[in-house]
Amino acid sequence: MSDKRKVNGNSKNEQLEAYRVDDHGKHMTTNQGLKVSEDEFSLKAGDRGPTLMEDFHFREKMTHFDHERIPERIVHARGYAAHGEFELYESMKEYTKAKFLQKPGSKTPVFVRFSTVAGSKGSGELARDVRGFATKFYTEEGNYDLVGNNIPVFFIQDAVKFPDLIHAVKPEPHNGIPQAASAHDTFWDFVANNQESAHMIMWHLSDRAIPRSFRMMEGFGVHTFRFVNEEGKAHFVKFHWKPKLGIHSVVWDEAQKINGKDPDFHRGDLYNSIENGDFPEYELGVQVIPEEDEFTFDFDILDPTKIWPEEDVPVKIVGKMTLNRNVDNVFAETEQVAFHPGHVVPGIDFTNDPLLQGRLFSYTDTQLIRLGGPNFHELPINRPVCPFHNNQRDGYGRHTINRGQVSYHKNSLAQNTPEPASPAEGGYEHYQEKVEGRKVKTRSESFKDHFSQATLFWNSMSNPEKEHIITAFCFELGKVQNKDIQQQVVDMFAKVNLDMAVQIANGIGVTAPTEGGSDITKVSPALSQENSIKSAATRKIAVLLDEDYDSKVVGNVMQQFKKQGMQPEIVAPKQGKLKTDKGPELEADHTFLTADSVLFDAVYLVGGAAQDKTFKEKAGYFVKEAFSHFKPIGATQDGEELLNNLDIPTLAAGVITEGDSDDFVVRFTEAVKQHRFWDRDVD
Ligand code: HDE
Repeated sequence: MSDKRKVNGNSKNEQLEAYRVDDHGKHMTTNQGLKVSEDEFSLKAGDRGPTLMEDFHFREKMTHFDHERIPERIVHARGYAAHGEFELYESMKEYTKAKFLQKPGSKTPVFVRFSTVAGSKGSGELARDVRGFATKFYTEEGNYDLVGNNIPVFFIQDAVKFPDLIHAVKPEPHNGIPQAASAHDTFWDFVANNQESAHMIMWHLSDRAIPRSFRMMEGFGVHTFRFVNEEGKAHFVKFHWKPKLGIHSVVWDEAQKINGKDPDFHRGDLYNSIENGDFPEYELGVQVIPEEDEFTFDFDILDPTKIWPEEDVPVKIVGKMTLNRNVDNVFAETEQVAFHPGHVVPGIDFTNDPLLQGRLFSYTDTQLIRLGGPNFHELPINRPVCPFHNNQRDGYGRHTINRGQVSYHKNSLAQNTPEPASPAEGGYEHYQEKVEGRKVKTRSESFKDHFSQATLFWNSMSNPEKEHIITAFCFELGKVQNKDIQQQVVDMFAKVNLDMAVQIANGIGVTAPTEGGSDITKVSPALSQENSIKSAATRKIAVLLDEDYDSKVVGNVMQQFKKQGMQPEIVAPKQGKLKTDKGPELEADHTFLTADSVLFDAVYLVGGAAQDKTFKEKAGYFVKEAFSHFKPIGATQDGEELLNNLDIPTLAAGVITEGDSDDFVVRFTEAVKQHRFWDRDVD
């Protein structure tokens, strides 16, 4: 268990310690500190009489309960968070004066909240959706928030369209359906009529939108930001988080089943990994473009529907973030944390990306309604670790007791303090970009190519990834009732790739387009998940076991799995110890009732001499499903027999037999590293 009280030099943890309260072993009191003597019965006039208003304890308890909820986030309502630290590998002095990016080895406390976008607070976590990836760095110069997503581009180019986008994707207003899903008419009507969404839609329908884990997805700042160094020289910059475990996803059938079997799958995975000491790690990367190269690309670098292909602008890895501490209280921390892309530190500045500009307004505005007033920066999770002084005063829930007579600037009564700091003293100075122009409500011509990078994305996918995209289109559009919308979308995506659009049209029964296609042949290998890091670490292995098994073999294999960083868990027909006379008895972690193949990365099928019809049925279903989800399957002799009975070819890719042989664990681990075996023949 991670001990949150070990503050060990983490300045944010030290600060939070002052707010932690442990009620264990204490007497109950009212909020006024009065000891309570009775908490089972309200105060009544007679045994069977009415409750009396006088019962202040009852009133306080009920009133507090009645007010426990705050509005959920308008987007990104469903989220989960953890604490950690960011360690810098190398100085970024050449590009930025941000203090936390100067000294190699320096550590900055962070708090990260991951989220889905469309669903409500209680929605399933495996929805096809973008994932939020918001990081708060508690730096000594104030909080810096990198409020990103796991997809590097966005649906729209101008913030004024955000309410329209979100209205289109949220449940339709006349019937409140569907929850946490984009597969409905209004979303696809929006897409067809707002073609700037084309590139983002390709990502949204790719495997990126159904990650295996928050620990196995990338993060992106999306917008182009600006780094400014000590000399005042600026560079354009894009931020990336690269997961050390690689980028991996589940398959759509699995995602939908997980939502039913374990709607908390992603948060559970994050929480348990941290509790187990398998701390999630992400490297921070930056792509940097000198100001003078602003116009040397065939797209506008301020357009948030464009990536900077990594092969053209390499990602420089500059540090690593480790999430190593779960929150103490989900409401106090995860729910009340307030991110804002406008929380910057000297050395990091904005650009004129019109999507970013609009976000700079929206985030404070939303916190005001969500957190009930302008003092949300005083909540423990939001407080900077450095002191803050200004003339802001009062408001709901004010904690700070500002002393003194003066709360205005300029003044002489307090020697004109608090006074602004010069840039040399660390005062934030906005980058003096020269801007001029007419006031216009228009879109730059340079933002008008909506399809080239959508095609680049398509070109960069492996064949299985392409198939997944087509199936996702067929699912999403298949749920759309209106034939016109289906046709419009298919015609729109013919501009990305004609063959793809024809396949979608055939899948959903609309007219196959004959015109379209693209002359873009460029490929960016970095976009395919197939090319990302492969690792067996922390993968969950279901060990299917019945009685009369060879406990020495199974126990030994499980030990070796653990040595490889995998997490074997026994699934059996019943809970408790599983009988055998061939070595020490092993205990089941789950039954076929409480576990399911979709909750595991791979299966190790052992069986046992006693395996009966029920075991064969249940284990058979489990293995067949895992096989159809392209997962690695290992089997011992008993298990091999069962595979044969199930018509699972033991020679199929990713099926590892001869479980008793010496190199079984090596071969199985290699298979788990591959994540999935797409070239299997499954219906
Ligand atoms: Fe957000 N977004 N957003 N967004 N966003 C919010 O702020 C908004 C956008 C992102 O875990 C809200 O505190 C506008 C892009 C994350 O607490 C709200 C626009 C990106 C989170 C808001 C965007 C994001 C939010 C709702 C278009 C990736 C969750 C609650 C201009 C770079 C943060 C809140 C958390 C949350 C507005 C587009 C990321 C309403 C107006 C692009 C990760 O303020």
